[in-house]
Amino acid sequence: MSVSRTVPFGETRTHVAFDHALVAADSHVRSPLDGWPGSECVVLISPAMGAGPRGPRFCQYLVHAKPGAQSRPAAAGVQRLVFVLGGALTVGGKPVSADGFAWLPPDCDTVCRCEEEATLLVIEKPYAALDDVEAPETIVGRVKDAPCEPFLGDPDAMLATLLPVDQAFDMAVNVFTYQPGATLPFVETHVMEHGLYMAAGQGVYRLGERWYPVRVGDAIWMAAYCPQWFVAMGKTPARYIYYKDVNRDPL
Ligand code: UGY
Ligand code: MN
Repeated sequence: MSVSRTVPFGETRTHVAFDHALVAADSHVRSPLDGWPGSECVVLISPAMGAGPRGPRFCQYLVHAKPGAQSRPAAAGVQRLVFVLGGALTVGGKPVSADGFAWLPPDCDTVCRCEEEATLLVIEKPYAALDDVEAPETIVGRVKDAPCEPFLGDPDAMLATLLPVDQAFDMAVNVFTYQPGATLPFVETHVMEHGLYMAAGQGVYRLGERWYPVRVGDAIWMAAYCPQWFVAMGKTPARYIYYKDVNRDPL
């Protein structure tokens, strides 16, 4: 499904609130980023959203990479998750194609190189180390090989978990696939924050006290304790990739 930029003159579906944001493709502005020389990037979610202690405490951005583009390491102490939305790249020489991903530990100089045009979703966050626990090594994988289970018993809402369930990780990145009509079973309100990217289909997202029609290409930030709910709509499955902070003491 292609992303339409057609919206009424002077309008956008983008809305930035104190505890959530919807960033629609119609309002994207591309800019260079130090970590991705030669590529055009769109920072979808960052601390600059300005909500303060409620977040965001991470960055989520798109990279539109040209053939031959190469990454530079993330900032000191920052972990990086690269998800391939389209095209292909190599990570430390290993090929990663659409629906593949790589997680890079903090202070790692592994290079992502795009042999062809590619669109990448990147999530970055300072890594919170635990005493006596080693930071994990680089992981390269594919959604289709990740553990995948019905969410709370619903086979129409399948949840794939890309990163190992392990105390050493302070982020989880999951892929949710909903059949049309399937829903999050209740309005979640939790301490974890989310960064989300709609990879396919459409639906309606409840964020706080508002309901937003959402579709492929949309990004959403949900702060800690932002009430959230989703129903998939339309004729094809809806799929989103999302980040959440995990495994660290909230105090
Ligand atoms: O993991 C989660 O909290 C997930 N169920 N939230 C969401 O999809 N908005
Ligand atoms: Mn949630």
